[in-house]
Amino acid sequence: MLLTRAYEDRAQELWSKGLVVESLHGSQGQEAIGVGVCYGLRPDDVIIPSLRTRAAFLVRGVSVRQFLSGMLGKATGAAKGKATAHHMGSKDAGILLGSALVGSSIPVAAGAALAFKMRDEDRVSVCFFGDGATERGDFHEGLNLAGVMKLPAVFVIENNLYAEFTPISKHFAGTSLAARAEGYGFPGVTVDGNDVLAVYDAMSEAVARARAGEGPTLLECMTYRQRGHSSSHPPTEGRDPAEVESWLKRDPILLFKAELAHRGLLGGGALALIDASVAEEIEDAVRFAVDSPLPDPAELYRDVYAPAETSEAAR
Ligand SMILES: Cc1ncc(C[n+]2csc(CCOP(=O)(O)OP(=O)(O)O)c2C)c(N)n1
Repeated sequence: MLLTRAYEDRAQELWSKGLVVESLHGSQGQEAIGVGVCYGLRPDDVIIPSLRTRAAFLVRGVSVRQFLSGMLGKATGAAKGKATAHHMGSKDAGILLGSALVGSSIPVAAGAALAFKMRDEDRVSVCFFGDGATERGDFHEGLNLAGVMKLPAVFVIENNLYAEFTPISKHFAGTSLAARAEGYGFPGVTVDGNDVLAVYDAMSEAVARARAGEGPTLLECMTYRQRGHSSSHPPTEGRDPAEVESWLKRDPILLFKAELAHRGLLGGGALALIDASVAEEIEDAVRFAVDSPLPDPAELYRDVYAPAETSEAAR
């Protein structure tokens, strides 16, 4: 969580200097979701993150170097400078794809779960998306398929109370997004998305259900986006200051530090050591990304189309 937070803050500074080639959609305040969910998974499970699930990438093994290079459009980024880090996937890290189309990855995650079921593999497919994405038809299609076919999937709502600038009360008249799962015939669970241990526990149960062939779970993680929709927007523009203030007190990192202190697990300057190693990793990645070359124009079409024989082999 600390690495993700430091990454986001540093990326914002680089963006202000004009070094980042995309708008950043910061995940400050939402780090416990990606961490709690991904610690509940095996390496051979797959995830599809949302544009705000930065922590999940780092937990799954994407390096900060690779991520920052992508954001700077450098040849050393995951997509070799042809796409930014924003919507990246990683075969090695079991990250299927990112998509700019809100909600479009939900049926894709159901499809991955269907493949696992057809192959008799006990792997799980996880999809992250925001509260706004639950208003899309893709949400209905993906969850309905998963429910009918009892697919090994976990659908994770990062309910940060806003979809771009629209508060949830303006796009949803009900009281619980998790309750929607009932309409698809499987459990919906609401959890404090700022409590990393609560997320981990709920995820572990959902994963156990999925692996046991009992079907999907809809996991609604309640959280708060501490920044504006993207780096192009003022932070918390148009929101009630009391609302912002109350959520800052429930910052997931503050909560977890308090929990660790309560359990007596922060002795020996542990936090200072972690902070120092995070700072070192971030600054190393910044140097690496800034010094990396831009992509060679001759590379433009490489890796864009699969050669026919590769497509054949993939079947
Ligand atoms: C189909 C589609 N419609 C609109 C957009 C523009 N857009 C990008 S992010 C976003 C808000 C999504 O809100 P939510 O799903 O709650 O996720 P959050 O940004 O809050 O994490 C919108 C409307 C888009 N990318 N795709």
